[in-house]
Amino acid sequence: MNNIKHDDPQILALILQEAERIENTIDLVASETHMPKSILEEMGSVLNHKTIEGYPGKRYHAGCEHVDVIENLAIDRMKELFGAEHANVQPHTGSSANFAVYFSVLDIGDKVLAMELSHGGHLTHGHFASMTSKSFSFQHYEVDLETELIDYEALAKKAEEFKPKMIVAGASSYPRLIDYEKFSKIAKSVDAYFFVDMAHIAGLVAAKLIPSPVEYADFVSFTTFKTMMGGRGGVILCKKEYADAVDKAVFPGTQGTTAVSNIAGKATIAKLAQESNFIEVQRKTMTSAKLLAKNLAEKGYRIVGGGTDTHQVVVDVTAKGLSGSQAENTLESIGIITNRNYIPKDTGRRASGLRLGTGPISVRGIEDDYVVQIANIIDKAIMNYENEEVLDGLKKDILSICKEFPVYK
Ligand code: DSN
Repeated sequence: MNNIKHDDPQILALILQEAERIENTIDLVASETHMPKSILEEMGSVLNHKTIEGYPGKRYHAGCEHVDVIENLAIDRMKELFGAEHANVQPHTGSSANFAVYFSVLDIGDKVLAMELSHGGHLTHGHFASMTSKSFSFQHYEVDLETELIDYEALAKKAEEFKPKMIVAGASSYPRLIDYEKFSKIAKSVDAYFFVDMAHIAGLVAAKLIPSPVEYADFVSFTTFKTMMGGRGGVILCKKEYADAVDKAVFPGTQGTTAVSNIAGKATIAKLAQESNFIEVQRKTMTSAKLLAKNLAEKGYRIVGGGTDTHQVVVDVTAKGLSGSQAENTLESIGIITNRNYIPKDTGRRASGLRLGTGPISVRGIEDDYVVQIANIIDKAIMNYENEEVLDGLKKDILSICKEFPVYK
């Protein structure tokens, strides 16, 4: 058997180029991280060979003696890390985890109340383009347009009127804390299941730096590749009484065989998350986000939600004369990778926001002074988005920060 250099030099070259791109750019995409090398090794390992269906000890194929131990380790470690009664580590990603949660206890057409996408929600929270909205009857709650914070009174009123069978909390673009206790009380008051999608903030929750939803929610889903710093994949945590329903909804309900290599990554990150280095990275992630928000606010940027309690800073760039897309493109041209985002005031198809996340820069150890420098560079680029000479200079500044803080030494 040959290696990649022999079999596909074209793909090898692209992988090497991607590695260069990662080293030479500052990644501020809130849903990305630079994962440990150990996890990259596991994901490219012989574990990819194995077809598994079912659960440890109850498989549909032979030869599972080692992969059963791996999956049990992942389950036990995730349960211990988050203090959960049950964990399913097979979801391919957050979207498939969410589908499985819905189908575990809902029937087609059941009512679900979730957050509006432009107010922070996620496609799988019933967006019209997602199969979730074709399967269930969604209504959406919004943030207060003044404060851009969740309006719990309005949420309670909406729940009372709509009488959903499930309420979903959690967001892709909401930088403030969510009051899970309040959500849980509202869900209980209308006899609804309470489901939290903590995909973005799982690493911060694992490090116990922000409140956990696990105590309050019937179901919690998350991805392992964002702040959690593991490989690609999803996890569902739930109360014991839903364990069977969740397991059946994952397999055979919504997935067939899953990737043991990714389950190994989940096991490893759940182990590393108990160690001081992981906790320090998460702490740094939060302080860097606050620094970024403060420095951009001082330069006259409107920070959506008035600030950040997490890894996310969402900036309304329209006051500076750009759309989110123009800001994203300008920053990409100098080596800062971000993404445009809808913000609560957006009603059309133009996104006014730029979403920044500080997970990846914290993993590569970027210090506070440099975070301030990055905020200055973002501002200078946006203010000079048509000035190629200025942009060229900023690109060199970014490259020099990247060289000082390599991702993989
Ligand atoms: N939901 C997308 C994001 O937040 O960027 C992918 O995880």
